[in-house]
Amino acid sequence: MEDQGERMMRVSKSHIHLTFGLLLTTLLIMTTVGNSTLSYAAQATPAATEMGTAAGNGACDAAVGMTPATPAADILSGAATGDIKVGVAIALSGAAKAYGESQRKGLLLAQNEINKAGGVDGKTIALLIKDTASDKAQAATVFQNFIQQDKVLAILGPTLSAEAAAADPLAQQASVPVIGMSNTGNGITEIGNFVFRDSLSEADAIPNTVAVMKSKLNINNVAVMYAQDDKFSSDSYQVFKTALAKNGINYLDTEVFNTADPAFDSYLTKIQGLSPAPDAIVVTSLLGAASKIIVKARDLGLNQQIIGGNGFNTPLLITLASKAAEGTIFGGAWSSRNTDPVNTAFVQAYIAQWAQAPDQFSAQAYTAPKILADAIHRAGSATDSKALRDALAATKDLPTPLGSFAFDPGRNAKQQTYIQMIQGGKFVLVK
Ligand code: 1QQ
Repeated sequence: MEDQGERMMRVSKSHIHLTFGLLLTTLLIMTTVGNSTLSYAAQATPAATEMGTAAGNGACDAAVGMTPATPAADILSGAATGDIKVGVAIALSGAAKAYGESQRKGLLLAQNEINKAGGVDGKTIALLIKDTASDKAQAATVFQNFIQQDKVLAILGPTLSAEAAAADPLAQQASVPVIGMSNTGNGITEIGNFVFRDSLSEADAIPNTVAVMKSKLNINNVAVMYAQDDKFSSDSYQVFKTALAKNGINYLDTEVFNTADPAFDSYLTKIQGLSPAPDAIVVTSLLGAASKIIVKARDLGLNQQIIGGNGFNTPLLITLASKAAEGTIFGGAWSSRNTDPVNTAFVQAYIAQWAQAPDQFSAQAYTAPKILADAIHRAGSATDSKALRDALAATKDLPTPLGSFAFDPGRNAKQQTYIQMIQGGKFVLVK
């Protein structure tokens, strides 16, 4: 029977272009490839490293051990006193905290660069950063305050699709443009023509991941698990269902859990008892639940590889799941190894400022103020939100770490999907 190492080498040699980049995202798909069952030996947990330095790549490795940069006071100020007030609603507490912290760092780096380069037609940008607490009601309150009290020109965020579904309608009603930076669920920009997002949707990313599952991993039968209480998780489940069926991958079982469930033994034990055994188990959830499932799966002896989509765009997956994350394959919208000069400059500036590697959330969050500044300039006004909306919609060929950026007619990001695997604590790019 082919063991993990042999399989990894086979997959690596034939299909993996070895490169080190950031862990982009993960959904859990534990798979028995073909007839062989992958075996994962329990291994020591590597020393926990600060988020972002877990990623093993050249640019990012340089950050390990670096003396953290001493950020200029202004870069840390979320309440800058700039001329153009922009509301930023991100999760700095709760289940989406890991994403929000990456977003904060990307946003502050972009604000600093824009203002140090003279702002927008001489006007500085002030990002007013408020915590949504990973809570849709709190996100709505933050939006309401931005609109009614702060009178912001635009809003960036919120972190979760669930928050966006509650908050974005308020901005739409007030004709305040919103740029989602990490919303990948369904129906976000359909809320209205003032709602945009620079984050690749699950509807675009997951089909590419499933195609890799089929063509490179020979997955034919799946069981499914998903978090019913989170919009992203349940939307991703729906997208996964469609993509799996389209690729002729059979459904054997569905398990429904809650994001805050303390344990996942019962779900995994049930799936372990299925006959025939599924080749893959699909689980869509946020970072905390999915990393617990990864570790528990190994504890229960589920000898499968882990494959993912959007959900864990953070190297915290390795920190939290350590060796259990080995073999995980993900789909996402950004890679630190994209050698485009704009991306390389972003990665280097981020590491210099924060002494840790960026991830997809920081890259997308860094990009949003850049998109906004470009649109304010083209609108010729820092006060006319309707002119700004039209200018945002007309964004095209903007050089960003996400590539040459434009919104599609539905005001979504259109980008390639990067699919990567964790191997030996490093990230390799699946071509
Ligand atoms: C969403 C997501 C989460 C996984 C991270 C923010 O993509 O809520 O849309």
